Amino acid sequence: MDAKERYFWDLTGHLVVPQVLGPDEVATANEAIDYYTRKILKIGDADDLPGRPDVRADAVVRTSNQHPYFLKMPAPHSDPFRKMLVHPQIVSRLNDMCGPGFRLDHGPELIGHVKGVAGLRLHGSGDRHKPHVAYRNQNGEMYCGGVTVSWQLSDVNAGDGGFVAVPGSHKSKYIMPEDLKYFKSDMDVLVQPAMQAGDVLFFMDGAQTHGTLPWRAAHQRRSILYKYTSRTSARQGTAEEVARPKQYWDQPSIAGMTPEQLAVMWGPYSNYHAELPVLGIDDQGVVRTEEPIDADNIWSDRRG
Ligand SMILES: O=C(O)CCC(=O)C(=O)O
Repeated sequence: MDAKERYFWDLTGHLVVPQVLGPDEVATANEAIDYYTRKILKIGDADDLPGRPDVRADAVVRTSNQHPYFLKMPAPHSDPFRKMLVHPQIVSRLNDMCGPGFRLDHGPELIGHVKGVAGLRLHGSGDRHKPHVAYRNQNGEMYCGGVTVSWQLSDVNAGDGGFVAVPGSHKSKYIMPEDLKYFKSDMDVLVQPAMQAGDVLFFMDGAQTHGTLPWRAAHQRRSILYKYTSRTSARQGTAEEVARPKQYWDQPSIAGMTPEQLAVMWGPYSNYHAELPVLGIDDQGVVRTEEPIDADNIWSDRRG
C-alpha cells in the first residue's frame, strides 16, 4: 500500500485498485461462472444445493457466502478463484489492512444481479458495536478485523447500482438515521464507486456503512466477494459450523454440563443469531442463559 492508498483507505473505509486482472483473466473467470451457472440450471432446482443460490431466469444472482463453490469447482474452473485468493496485489494490502496472518473467514460469493434485482439496506458502522470487525489505527499502524475484497468481473458505471458506501462512516460516533439505512434519503453521503472489469474493491466490512443498490444496468453485475479477517477475528464460515460445544470439545469435557456451563463452551464466531446462548445474572444473583439479540440479521429486512 502506498501513502496515497493508505490515506484514502483510512479516510473513507474503502479502496478501489484498478486493473488488477487483465482482460484474459477476467474472461477466464467469467467462463468459470458461466460453467457454474449452466451446471446449476441443468440441475434445475437450486433449492437442493447447499446454500440455495438465488437463481432468476437464466442467471445466478447470488450465491451463499457459507459455501465456497468457486474454490471447490473442479480444475481448471476453480483456478482463477484460487489465484485471486492469494493474489500478490491482495496479500500486500491485506498485510497492512488486517495485519500479518489474515485469513479467509467466509466466501467467496458471487453477486450476479441482473436488471431490477433489489438491493440490500445499509449496514455496518458500529450498530451494534462489533470489536471483531472494527477499525483502529494506533501509532500509525492500522488494524481492521474484517475486510472484504470484491473482484469486479463486469463494469460498474456511475448510476448502475451495486456496492454503495458512506465514506468515513467507520469513524462515525452516531447511529445512522433510519431514512438513510433504507435509502429513503441519501443525505448526500452515499457513494457508489464506478469500476471496470478487472478492478478490485476493498471495504471495511462491518466497520464502514455499506450496502447494495438495486441493479439498473442492462448487463449482469459480476462481483466475487472474499471475506477476510485479521488472524483472531472469527465471523462465520467454518467457525460457525464447528462452534457447537459437541464439535468444539471432546465428549468427556462437556458431558453432563448445565446449560450455563455449556454456554461458555461454544467456539469463537461472532455473526450469531438466535442459536447461541449468552449468560446473564437474574434478580437473585443466579447465572442464567439468555437468548442473544438477533441484531445481525440484515437479510430479514431486505429492501428494494
Ligand atoms: O457489494 C455489495 O453489493 C455489498 C455487499 C455487502 O453488503 C456485504 O458483503 O456485506
